[in-house]
Amino acid sequence: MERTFIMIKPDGVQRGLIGEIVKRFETKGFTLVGMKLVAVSQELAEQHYDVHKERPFFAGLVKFITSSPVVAMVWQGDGIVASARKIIGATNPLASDPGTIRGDYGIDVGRNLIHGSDAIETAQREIALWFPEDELVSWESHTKSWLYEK
Ligand code: DAT
Ligand code: MG
Repeated sequence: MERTFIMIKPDGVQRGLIGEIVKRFETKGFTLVGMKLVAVSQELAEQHYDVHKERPFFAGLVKFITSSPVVAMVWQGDGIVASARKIIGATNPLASDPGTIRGDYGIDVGRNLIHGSDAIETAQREIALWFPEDELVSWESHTKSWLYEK
């Protein structure tokens, strides 16, 4: 089944929003298959944001993400990559719809609370970067037949 990489950034952890953010994915019906608190190294931050390395905000982004712990997660479910991006909201929290995580809790693009993979291939790359295979747990929720018709 489809999986995505979700990270609660330092601002989300510092502001006490871990539970609120996890709840959005849990109550949607998605399944948590990996989770850890991480003090992100410079190397991991640079690898994670490699696609943005030429952008003017890259150095600030790496500094931010290494400044305080993050919560790294892998979530699973049908259509989860695109759905998680909708739950998260637009990159700039002022442009994010109310009801999304960024729309409800953020203001500044440099403090937008959460990361979610933007495509299935990106999710595969990011999951492999953050989680060794043995840290991911395959399990079936007892709610499955109440969430999926087939
Ligand atoms: P997203 O996190 O919605 O996938 P992205 O991949 O384009 O957005 O950018 C990664 C992060 O970089 C984003 O969450 C916040 C930061 N960022 C993006 N655009 C920025 C900008 N114009 N100024 C400052 N930070 C920016
Ligand atoms: Mg992105």
